[in-house]
Amino acid sequence: MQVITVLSLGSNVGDRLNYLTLSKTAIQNYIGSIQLSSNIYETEPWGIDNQDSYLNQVVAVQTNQTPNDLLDNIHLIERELGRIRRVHYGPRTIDIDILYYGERIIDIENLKIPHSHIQKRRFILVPLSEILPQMQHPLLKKTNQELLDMVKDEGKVTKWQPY
Ligand code: PH2
Ligand code: MG
Ligand code: MG
Repeated sequence: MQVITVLSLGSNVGDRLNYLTLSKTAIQNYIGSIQLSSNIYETEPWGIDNQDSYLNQVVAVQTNQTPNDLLDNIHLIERELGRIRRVHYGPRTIDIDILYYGERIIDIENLKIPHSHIQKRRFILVPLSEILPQMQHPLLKKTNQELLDMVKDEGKVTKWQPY
């Protein structure tokens, strides 16, 4: 069965743009076909302040993988791109988070879908509302655009201009 899963990509270490590019190639190879991709945004770090700013992007991917297989493949891609898990919320070459898996609600040990922080983070809501403004959050029953209009987070999110 084919499902649209929505993924958030983030990098704040090394050649950030290249890590986003490599992760999208790996997503096409290991997960499925990217149907929509937002602009890339430069974003203020959320959670821990004394780290470099991030590049963030949101993509919608058509996949036939189960949520657990999807998560395994995301971890494989993160490892392949050199991510070492150290500090919670700390610096990373690439972080791939599952925001949505169709309209499914999943709440197991290490997998919560929808991602529990969507509604708290401008760096997710700005690119997400760009590509899927009218999609409803299956738990909060609000569209992504409505969540963006309500969010209190004031972290800076600006369209990335490659120089
Ligand atoms: N990811 C985090 C913690 N803080 N801040 C921004 N701006 N972008 C991120 O992707 C990010 C973050 C944990 O995954
Ligand atoms: Mg994350
Ligand atoms: Mg993550």
